[in-house]
Amino acid sequence: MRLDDFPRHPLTFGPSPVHPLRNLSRHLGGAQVWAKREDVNSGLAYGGNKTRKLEYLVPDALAKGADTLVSIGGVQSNHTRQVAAVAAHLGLKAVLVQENWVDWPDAVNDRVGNILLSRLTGAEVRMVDEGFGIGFKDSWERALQDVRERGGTPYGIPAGASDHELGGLGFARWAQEVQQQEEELGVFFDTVVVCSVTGSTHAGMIAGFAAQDRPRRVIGIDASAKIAETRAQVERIARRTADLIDVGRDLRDDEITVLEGWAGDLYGIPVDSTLDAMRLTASLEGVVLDPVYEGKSMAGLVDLVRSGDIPPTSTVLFAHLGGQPALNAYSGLFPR
Ligand code: 5PA
Repeated sequence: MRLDDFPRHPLTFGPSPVHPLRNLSRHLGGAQVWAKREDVNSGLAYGGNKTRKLEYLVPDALAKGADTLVSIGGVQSNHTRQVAAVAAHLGLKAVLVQENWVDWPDAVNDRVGNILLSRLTGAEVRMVDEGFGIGFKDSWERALQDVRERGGTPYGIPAGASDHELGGLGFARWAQEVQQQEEELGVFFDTVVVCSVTGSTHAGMIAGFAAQDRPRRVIGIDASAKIAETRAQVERIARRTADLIDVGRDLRDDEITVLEGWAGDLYGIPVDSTLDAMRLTASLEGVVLDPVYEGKSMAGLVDLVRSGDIPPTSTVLFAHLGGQPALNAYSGLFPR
């Protein structure tokens, strides 16, 4: 089946904005850097990359007669917040399993930001004492079972909507959208930089761009600090998505690039390079990045441009995937 033949339930405003980051580019003194803004892609609780993925899961959930979306993430998960908002928008219920993925000392970490927004939408928020992991969990199975026992029909959405048959489609479509915007703007982005954790954002892009004929590098920056798992997950989802949308050839190994070096030692804990990248982007561009995901991928972009690994002749597209609501749960980073 071609990508355009899959049912899609629009949850975004339309194509997300693409614009140059002129001050940052000048400051780095190398490649021209642009951004494509998933952080402003929707009016549903600030949107983000999951809202785009969910456009392809929602028709499946509705077709299966689901009345409750069940999903999982860390306490400050952007993903579960977006599931909550989408459920509210559709008139469905949401049950969210919020695990202890990050040991971060802010006193209101479990009250502000994403989790506050999820509570506001009316979702059932379940705090669970389990650590970071992108796989399937007992707590999630239990949540599904609880909904069934209450007589409901749950629809399970795994962490980051990634390990789901349709999870890669949203960003395969993003790749199509980039191609259209390139035609309108008269530019070609030879390099895309994207943050990778549960993998289907990066993987969807790989599959989507593989269906096009122009070569470009899609560089994933690991933010999970578990590079082998991230790489394996991206590869698996990229190949599955490429098959699903009939790319018509095997993906080459060189199309799957996930780099380590900017995650620090732990998922969810920013390091110096994260904060530098956040300050740089905010002070030069007024563009806000979060300390868990986008600050880390921007730190990667900054270093790759400065070192010339991304050459000065390049035009780079930074995929800004959202995540700002978590910032208030990290107030300790900016004490005065
Ligand atoms: C997330 C994910 P993938 O999980 O698709 O690789 O995307 C990484 C990513 N940027 C990048 C932002 C702002 C993100 O929120 N967030 C998760 C969450 O629970 O919020 C899935 C981990």
